[in-house]
Amino acid sequence: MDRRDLETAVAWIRSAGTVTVLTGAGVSAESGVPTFRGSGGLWQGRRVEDVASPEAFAADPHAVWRFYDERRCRLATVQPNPAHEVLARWQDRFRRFTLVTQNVDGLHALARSRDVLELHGNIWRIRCVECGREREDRTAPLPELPPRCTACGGLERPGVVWFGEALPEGAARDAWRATETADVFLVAGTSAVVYPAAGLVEVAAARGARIVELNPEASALAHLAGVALRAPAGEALPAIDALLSGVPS
Ligand code: BV8
Ligand code: ZN
Repeated sequence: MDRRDLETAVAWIRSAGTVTVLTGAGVSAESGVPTFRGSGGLWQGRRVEDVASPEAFAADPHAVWRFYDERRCRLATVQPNPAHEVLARWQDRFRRFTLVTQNVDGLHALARSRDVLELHGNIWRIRCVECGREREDRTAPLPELPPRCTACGGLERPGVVWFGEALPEGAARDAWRATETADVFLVAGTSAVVYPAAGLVEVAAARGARIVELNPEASALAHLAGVALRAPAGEALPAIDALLSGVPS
């Protein structure tokens, strides 16, 4: 990680009133959660449309649930990493701090981040396709696949946003609002290829926010970042935090 870039990022963040953060799968990578598009990615060997789309679910709910139940079992054993922990500490450090995530793993909340805006839903939530009842269920593995709604007997689905589905209205509205007013916009651990979430980076740039990218590789929107720290989020965030707290690293 380039020292000068780190110091620039720290200076920008230190003087920020409003900080908005967008995270992707990369911030959970150091917890042992596979990303989607990197090597060994979740989508590897699978066509996304076959497991994360309403059409796939309608065609074969059992196959789609096997994919999600397998992920839930793996996620049940992982813990937040230092990237999640620093972001949770920062929520009371600025005049306004908003954490927006594309991740469905719930690790930000587990690290005690509050009011996380989950643009793509949450893998621990299950929703009835018939009556819409939504519940939190951390059982892994689930006793029966696909699960059935105890209220109406209807088919239940994972509470995530699939391709072709709209983002949750409230979370999206709050995420756009927090981005439009951000002094500093941190984009961490995302390839920035999935829209409309990636569009937040473009909104931040259009509003003149200072954009800091935290990613070992350049994302699709790296050209919009004023500073990029080419390091894992689990290293970059603690390094920024140490300098913010005046602890010489
Ligand atoms: C919508 C939930 C409209 C499910 C996910 C063309 C054709 C077809 C569709 C489209 C198209 N163009 C645009 C679209 C729309 C589509 C889209 O954007 N497709 C893309 C792929 C082209 N978007 C949608 O369909 C969205 N809905 O548009 O609806 C609409 C509007 C109104 C009414 C009705 C409909 C919905 C998108 C949501 C899809 N759901 N997930 C599940 O998880 O199972 S997306 C999935 O990708 C995850 O949520 C994930 O978070 C997200 C983004 O991926 P990343 O998080 O960035 O992860 P990735 O692996 O890609 O990258 C990891 C990064 O981390 C890398 O850069 C790597 O370098 C870095 N990294 C690795 N290690 C570390 C690290 N960084 C830091 N530290 C490390 N240690
Ligand atoms: Zn129901």
